[in-house]
Amino acid sequence: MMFEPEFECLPADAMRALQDRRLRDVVAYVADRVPFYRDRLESAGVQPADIRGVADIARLPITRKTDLRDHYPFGLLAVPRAELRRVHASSGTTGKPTVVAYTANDLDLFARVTARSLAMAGAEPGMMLHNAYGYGLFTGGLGLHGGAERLGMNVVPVSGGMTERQVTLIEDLRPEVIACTPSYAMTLASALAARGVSPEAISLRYALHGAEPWTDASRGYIDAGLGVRCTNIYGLSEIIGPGVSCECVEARDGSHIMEDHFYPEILDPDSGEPLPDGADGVLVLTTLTKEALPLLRYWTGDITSLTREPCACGRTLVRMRMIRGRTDDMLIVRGVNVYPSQVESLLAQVPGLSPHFRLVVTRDRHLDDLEVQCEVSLAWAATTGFSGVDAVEHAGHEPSTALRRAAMAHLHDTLGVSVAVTLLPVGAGPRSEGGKLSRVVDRRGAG
Ligand code: DLL
Repeated sequence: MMFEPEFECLPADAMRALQDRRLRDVVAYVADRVPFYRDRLESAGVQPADIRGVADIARLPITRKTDLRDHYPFGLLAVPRAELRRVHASSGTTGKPTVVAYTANDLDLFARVTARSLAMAGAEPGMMLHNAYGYGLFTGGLGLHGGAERLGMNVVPVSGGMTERQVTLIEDLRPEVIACTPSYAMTLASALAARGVSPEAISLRYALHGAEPWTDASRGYIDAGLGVRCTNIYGLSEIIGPGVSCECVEARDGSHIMEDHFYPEILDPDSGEPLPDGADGVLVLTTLTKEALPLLRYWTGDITSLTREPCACGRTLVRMRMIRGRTDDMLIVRGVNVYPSQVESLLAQVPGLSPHFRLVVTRDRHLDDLEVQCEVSLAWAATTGFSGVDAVEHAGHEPSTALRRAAMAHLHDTLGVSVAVTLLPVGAGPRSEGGKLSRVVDRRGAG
């Protein structure tokens, strides 16, 4: 079903007219209310009246995360504090978090775009959502909660962690839909398998995963492990939270962007020049309807491409491909660019490996080295008797030597650079406890 077909199926010209009007409004709005934007527009030599529509968007200044940081916490707000109804924050790796804020209308928008997303993913009114996204400052938990209630679902606000209890709740309450990070979906799938619960025996049918990069390769594991048809949901706190875009369960071929509210552009990561549909670049988003924290041309850092090909679901909303990575998590290993998501896809093609892996980057003098530590699959360990107790070479255990070599050859063939592979016994790979899982251990600073 569709939550707002009148917007989700707008013909291209009507969508463009709506975006043009909303862009003119938001530019006038920020020029009037946000000193930061008034100055930026002035130094770019742009009058709000110069912007007639999205065709003129490249004249507007880019906004970056550092701008939010420099005006921490509330310097970019367009409304008085008393009009705020909620704040969220995303944890930075260093220093202060990025704080974002919502008016009552912003919260209404948040609920509508997440309700749309849930419906795209297969959810219907009357179904139950097991919401294992973290509740709190993170936008995932409360964001999807609001959308599920708006859609008319029954929400189990379980949040992250306590995996054993989550499995019990899934078995006993019988939810049809689950939302969590893709890495946590794998943790849950392993926990179900360990309990001997078959995916067919549980009630789940649909799953929404996002908040961290994942790949089509993991989709197979999650579909099979949870007995679902899972979809990708994308978003970021600065723009609203989850619900910037979501895949439809019909096609699962790119996430439909809620482009009546968030206008997307793809820019060249180095030159900042606009790129055509189909080309990979940085996703840059302009909020068209937000009140508290409207952002012009926000540089997400996420690498993807757009497609406007017709979709099987009938929605006309432009689609974005799965995020290939962030500009800042790309590794340069001996001069070769490597995204963790590429490694994930390649490992999934090697029979005998599990989806639980981490990348360890070290520096030997001036060169970066990459080691992939990957847990073997339960089935492979059972047939080969691999316990992983031996040292790195698993001396004398021929199947593991062969598996390591196969994995290294496959990575080398595609990445074009040598990568060391270490096999981990079942259970020893990294597992998400509910939140975002960091797969990269960077030891380059360590000396
Ligand atoms: O992660 C919002 C969210 C919550 C999205 C629940 C989906 C589900 P932040 O914590 O601000 O917000 O992190 C935003 O996470 O710029 C991407 O780098 C990454 N990200 C989010 N969704 C995806 C996805 C939430 N589906 C940052 N695929 C973004 C890949 C994603 N990366």
